[in-house]
Amino acid sequence: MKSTSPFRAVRRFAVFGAAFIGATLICAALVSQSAAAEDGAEVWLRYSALSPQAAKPYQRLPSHSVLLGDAAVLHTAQQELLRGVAQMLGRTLRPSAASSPQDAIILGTLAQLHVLAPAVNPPQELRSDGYWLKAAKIHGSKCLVITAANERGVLYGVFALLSKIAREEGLSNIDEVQQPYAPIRWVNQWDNLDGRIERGYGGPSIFFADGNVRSDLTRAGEYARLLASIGINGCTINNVNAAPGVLEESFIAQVSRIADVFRPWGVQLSMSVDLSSPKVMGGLDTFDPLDPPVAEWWRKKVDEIYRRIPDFGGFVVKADSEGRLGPSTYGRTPADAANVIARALKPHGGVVFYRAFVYNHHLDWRDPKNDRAKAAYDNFHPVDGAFDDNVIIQIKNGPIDFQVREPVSPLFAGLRRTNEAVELQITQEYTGQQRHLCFLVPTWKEALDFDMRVYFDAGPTPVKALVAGRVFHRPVGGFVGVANVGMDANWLGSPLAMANLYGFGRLAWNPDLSAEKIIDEWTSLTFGRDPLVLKTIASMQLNSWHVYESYTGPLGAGTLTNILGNHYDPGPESSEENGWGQWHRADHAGIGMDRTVATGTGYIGQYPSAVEKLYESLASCPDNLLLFFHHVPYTYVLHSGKTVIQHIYDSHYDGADRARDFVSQWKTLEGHVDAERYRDILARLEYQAGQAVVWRDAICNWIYRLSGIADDQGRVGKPVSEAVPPAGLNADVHNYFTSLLTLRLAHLDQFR
Ligand code: GCV
Repeated sequence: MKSTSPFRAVRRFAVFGAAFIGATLICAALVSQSAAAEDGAEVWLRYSALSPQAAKPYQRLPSHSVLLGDAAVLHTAQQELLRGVAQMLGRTLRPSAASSPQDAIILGTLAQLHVLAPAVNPPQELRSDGYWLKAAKIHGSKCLVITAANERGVLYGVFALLSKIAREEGLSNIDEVQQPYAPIRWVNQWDNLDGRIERGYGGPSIFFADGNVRSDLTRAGEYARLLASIGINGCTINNVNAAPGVLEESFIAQVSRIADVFRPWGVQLSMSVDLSSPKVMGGLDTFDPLDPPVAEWWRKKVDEIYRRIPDFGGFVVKADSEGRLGPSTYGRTPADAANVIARALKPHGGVVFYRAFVYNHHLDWRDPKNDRAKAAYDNFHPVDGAFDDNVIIQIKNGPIDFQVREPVSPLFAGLRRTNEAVELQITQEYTGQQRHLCFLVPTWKEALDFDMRVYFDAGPTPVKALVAGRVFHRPVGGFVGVANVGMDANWLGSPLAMANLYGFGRLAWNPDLSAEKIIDEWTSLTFGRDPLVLKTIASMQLNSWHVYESYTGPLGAGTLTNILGNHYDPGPESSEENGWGQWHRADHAGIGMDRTVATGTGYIGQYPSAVEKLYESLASCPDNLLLFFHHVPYTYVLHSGKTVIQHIYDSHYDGADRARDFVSQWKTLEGHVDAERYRDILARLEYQAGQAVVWRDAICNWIYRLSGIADDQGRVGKPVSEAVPPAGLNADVHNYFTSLLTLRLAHLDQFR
């Protein structure tokens, strides 16, 4: 759901909030006294010097480095190794010749290693990008081998080794194979050519400014390094709401400069394209995918791109969605549209990511059978099997749009003869826009681990296995994350939000990792290994999604945010009586969308039968998705024993309290983390504590007025003059809070 432009539509509350937090952060920066201040730019690749005691075990590391090949990615790997070892251990590895690999860390592909040491073999076959770290005797000398099936895998092996050192893991007798779960591990950037980023909260684009590719692409190269360090192998550089101009010959020449800075890090570049390009910029009078001149146009355009960018990855396509033109213009299917482009890419090895985010945003809200959630399945299930093998259907994790809680999209089980990838959102569009703490790995894990029960009782078929192509034996598939990093020094606007980018990469590599393991790794690498820091940040991050959910979107009602504007402030009334289809159907008697097969929209019937059964029945439907699937009276009693209305009141109060607790938890870390990041994060958490109360009071008062049912603890429905700001806020936040609360409640008065 969206406004025509996310930038135009931001309401006064957001402007106020942004101005406030900006001012707070500037003050924080000015008073920062830390000599060792850190702006967060180095993220998890800080390579801080280990203490002498922690460094001791690594004295046994070889003192040379041997590079077995000459590819650019291998050179990058060696440079990274030298840099990491020098910074963390204060040692200079001396490059030495492959002919005398003594006392060396040896870097090379398996084929290259076998020239040197034919008998050294990994315990299992290495897949593309998988690597093997092995302490081995080569020509009688103790060595540490970093090898892989391909050069990029060697680079990944180097990053893994350095991560182990940073986290003080032992390396003696190491013998470890790591393989990626799926071949597709990509990020999308929603960058516009004018330098703005749609739903980006970390500053302007690192790629574009004023309609051109930036002249200085240093940050783009640094981004590729970050991506490679977590195993991400592709990046789509421009908004899925694509400007046709990206396919102009002169622009492709510019884009090739970005590919040049990605290449040493093994990151493939791809672009989003507008399906109507053959007509709107190509000079044809049609973009009908079945028209031969259109196919020829795509073929020539793609050939032109590969002449400039030989390792180009492919295209992302958003069509027939939110006002974008698509195959429906000519009565054609998504498969017709995807295939015409896929056939142009095929000879070069490129792929098409065709997004399943296709829906009608002019739905008649008066018709209780209408349901936006059904759109992806309705549009794509009928054409399962009609897509070429180099097409991947890119499916958002939930059927609506990255809400704070949604069930998984039924389409994951609805495509059996078509490649698929899950699209997750790293940028926190609906989850606090990086001003609220919301670690999304637990959310994503719930989605990826969800068992679709495709074969009923013949073993689990979780979403992660479906998207990786493991269930239906598809040749390609995997994970796409919408990242939207920007020019802000710390990439996403908030140092803590970078845990989401790190977590996305780690899950895309291995979705079986636990959220606890991921946050422990990230915190160690980002802030060091002080036990108090590790424990406190892990607790805050791991709880943050539930906290955010509890004051913004309880019981699966969706994010009760301003969906017509900034997707950030409370605005539950904006969901209703319009065609966007993010309805929660709250009225004076009850709340929730009836999506049952029996009496509702029938959406639940899109799931495999075991899942359908789970959600269709009130008896088995989980509380946290109740309002997504069912319309119930406010007095309906949950499995927890509470009524729906009391749960909503309680969860908002509890959530706001817990958001305030984040402030006190963080304060225990003063002096344990550098002052610059300490103050930046503190300012954000204080702001969040205030805005959580705004959310609490806005939603509780709104639902109280609708339902007329009192809070059994007497907290809700007080006049503005009696509203009490939470204790413990600093003076600025207190003032901000009271002004915002007054504004918000005045706004709510309109709905009396
Ligand atoms: C890039 C939502 C967002 C839009 C986004 C769209 C999409 O509607 O609000 O900004 O557009 O999803 O994923 O295509």
